[in-house]
Amino acid sequence: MTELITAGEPMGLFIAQTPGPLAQVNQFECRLAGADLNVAIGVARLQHTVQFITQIGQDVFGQKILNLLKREQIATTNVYQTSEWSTGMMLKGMATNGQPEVDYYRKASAAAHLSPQQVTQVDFERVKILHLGGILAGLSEAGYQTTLQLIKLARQHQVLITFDPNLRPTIWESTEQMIQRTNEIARLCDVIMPNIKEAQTLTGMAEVSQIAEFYLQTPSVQQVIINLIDDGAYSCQRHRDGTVTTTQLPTFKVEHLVDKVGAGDGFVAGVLTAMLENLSVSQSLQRGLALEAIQMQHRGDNEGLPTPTSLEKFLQQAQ
Ligand code: KDG
Repeated sequence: MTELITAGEPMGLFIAQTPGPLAQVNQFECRLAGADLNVAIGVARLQHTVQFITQIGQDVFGQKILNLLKREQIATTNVYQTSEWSTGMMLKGMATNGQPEVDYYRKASAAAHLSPQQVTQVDFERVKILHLGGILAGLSEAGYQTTLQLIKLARQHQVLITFDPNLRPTIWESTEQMIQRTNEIARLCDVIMPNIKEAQTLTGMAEVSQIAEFYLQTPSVQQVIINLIDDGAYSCQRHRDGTVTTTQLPTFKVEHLVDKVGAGDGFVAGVLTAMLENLSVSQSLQRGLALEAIQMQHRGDNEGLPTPTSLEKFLQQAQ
């Protein structure tokens, strides 16, 4: 039985081994990345059952991704392999301030050709959460339509739908299209999980209360969770009786900041697993912030995501 289904684009990742502009770096370490893959790994590592939907090339990175998914015990029932298009890939610089330079090679990738027809058979029976990111929709028209198709299927099975906009302006046709389509998808979901910069871009609002109101005015949206990046996390939840509760927690202290890429996905994975365990909103934010703090102390995009034991150890040390 699968508790959580997610979909997106996994990619090959080359991490610079020396500082400086990527164009001047000659030594790289090969890893795997992709926002939605990172979330799937984070949820699976905390012992929940996950299915990842994507399309990869019949190439080395496609095989590496399949191997990783199987190692992490993530279901590959709806992972398609094609010889027509390649698996996406990216380069990531050696961060000096936590924010490394990145360069994408994902235009017309295999995942960009994942079609609505390929996901019509996805089994949502007894699935608790469908988690979507905005990247799949931004990759192509097919990705956008596939995102809408997954939402339609999940709704038919009363599955909770969570959405992380995960804005990547360079993959969209225009900023206007990115904002319009991302907000359209958000309004079809139950829980929206942007970071504060994305939320301000998408809504034109500055304050978290205004941002929450912007999305909660849509009846289907129940909760807005905003990752405040260096200032913790905020939640605004509307209950069935119409009352609204807000919760805010600070970040954990990070002893050794290496690289923030992937940390936001750790936050999402932490919140999703807490939802699956029916924890409180405050406990959900705390777990998300813990995974975020743990992940940003590792160079890869998902290698640091914890097991229950390492998470418990981190929380004990933090307290
Ligand atoms: O959130 C981390 C991701 O950004 C990284 O793993 C890969 O850039 C990436 C993407 O668009 O998924």
